[in-house]
Amino acid sequence: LAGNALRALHEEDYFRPFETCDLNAETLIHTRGRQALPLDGAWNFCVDLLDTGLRQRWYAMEPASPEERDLPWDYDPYVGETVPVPSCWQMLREKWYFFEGSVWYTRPLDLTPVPGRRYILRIGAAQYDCKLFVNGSFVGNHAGGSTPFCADLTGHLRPGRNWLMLCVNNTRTLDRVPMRNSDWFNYGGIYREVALYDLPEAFLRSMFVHLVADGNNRRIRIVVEAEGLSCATVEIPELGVSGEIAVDGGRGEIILEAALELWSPENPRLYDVILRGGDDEIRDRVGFRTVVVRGHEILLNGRPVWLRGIAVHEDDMLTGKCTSEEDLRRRFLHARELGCNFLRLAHYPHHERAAELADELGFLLWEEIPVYWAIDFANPRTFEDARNQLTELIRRDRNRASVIFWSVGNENADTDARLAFMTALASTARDEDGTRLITAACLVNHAACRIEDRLVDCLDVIGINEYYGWYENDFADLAAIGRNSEPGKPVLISETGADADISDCGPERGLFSESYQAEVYRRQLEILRAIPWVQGMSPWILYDFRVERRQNVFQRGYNRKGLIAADKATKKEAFRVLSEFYEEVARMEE
Ligand code: GCB
Repeated sequence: LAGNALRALHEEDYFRPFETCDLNAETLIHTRGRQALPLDGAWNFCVDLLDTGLRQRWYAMEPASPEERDLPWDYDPYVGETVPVPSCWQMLREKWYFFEGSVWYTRPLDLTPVPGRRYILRIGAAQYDCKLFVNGSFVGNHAGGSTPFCADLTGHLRPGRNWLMLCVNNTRTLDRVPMRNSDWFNYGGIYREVALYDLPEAFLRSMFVHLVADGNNRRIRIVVEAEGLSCATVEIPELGVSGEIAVDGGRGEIILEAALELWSPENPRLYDVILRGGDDEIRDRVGFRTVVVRGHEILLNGRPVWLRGIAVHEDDMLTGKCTSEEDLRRRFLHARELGCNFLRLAHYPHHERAAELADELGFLLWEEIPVYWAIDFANPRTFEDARNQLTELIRRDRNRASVIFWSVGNENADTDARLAFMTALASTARDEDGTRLITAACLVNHAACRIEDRLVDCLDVIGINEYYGWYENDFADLAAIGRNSEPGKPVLISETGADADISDCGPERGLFSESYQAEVYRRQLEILRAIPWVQGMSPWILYDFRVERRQNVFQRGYNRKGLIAADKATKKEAFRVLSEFYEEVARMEE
């Protein structure tokens, strides 16, 4: 039998060959402005909770009708059930809801490769580990559930019908990022778009475009990476500037000078940037602004800005983590209604369209990777995974003016291993992108009532999650934190809030009631507004969101700290409390 014939000596031997992590930040290419062949739609699908597919080598099975088969495979990738890509598979069948493990996706790709062209597959995101097979052979694997990755299929394709197979595993393990325990639902599958890009042999890999923060607001730096090219030209037509960039060892850069209009939330001005090299061309739509800190202030284009924010998860009652243009636009509309100029995209990289829309609509963003709670800080593989997720996020979004923060972690105990791990992540972020501020949600010593975290030394801005009125009782302690801490840097209240169940099951008063949540907001705002180093906030959270670990009578599988219920329509009283405060802050800034 197939299983016997293929039995390995050690269980691990079935999987180790596929854990190469070679689809990573180094293989990512810039795709904006390129023609794509979309590969979304129906894919053949199978849930494989015991990883039978890797043991029986389903990927090596030739397409054939069931009658032609001579081995009793436990799954046939070529016939049977389909699911749409992108989607979160647990949302598609009730019986799958709480499953986690491997699933297989298969689809044909009909194409005749042209000699001298490169065929690059891009997967927007697959939660968490994705092993890619083409025509029966292993191409590579990617770790990390929320960032895009690319695979060069050129040598694997044959004329006519090809088969793509992906084994996507969302098992939570202690060494992943995040690890086993987190406060959001563990959705699985290919939940962002998949597309194939047809490139010339010599091509443009990436461009990084930003305004130089020298106070003049005229100098634009463009850094280019290319393969097989010795020069490229860049043009910003609306500014009437262009230049030729010498590419040496795959890299080149140029400074262009122009009288430009700055990007800001009030005036989200964007410019087309076009890069050409050989037969290749890429584009982006970029805003120019600077962001720096001065004492406890955050300066946007040289002027202090107070961040009127809200945190948001990528979560939907019906589609899970799979998002849409409509969903994203509704999110920004609600944020606008609330009076926000800022969003914290928690706790992992959201869909790339979120930052594009923030650029267009004029919002500032905090983006982060899921270095969340007690991940395996002493494990070098875990570090490499986190470092790669951070690098992929930065390379994906570094041309977005809206993004002002890279956050390297959330509420992690202050151990030596964590300090080394996160300090190294902060310097990775600075090496990749020296133009943005580095932050993290740091720790408060609740007994001593002060901010106390060794990590703050390597951050530009300190995030603090505090839940006075909810997990901590005494509001007087929050005021004491204000008096006792001398952070010497800007501080953001990166989370605060309280649950409120506004369904018919919800209580009238006390914990979990709408009125209690509103009262927590009133008390919080009264104290926070008086602390000089608090330079903004992103309360927890815009919408109620799904999570397995919360099952009391009011939660029923949801975190209910939303200012709006999970239907993304019904506002709670606290929404109004916060919007009135933000209105006042905005008026004072005018
Ligand atoms: C936190 C976490 C966030 C949780 C939140 C809560 O501090 O950062 O992920 O969802 O508290 O509701 O407990």
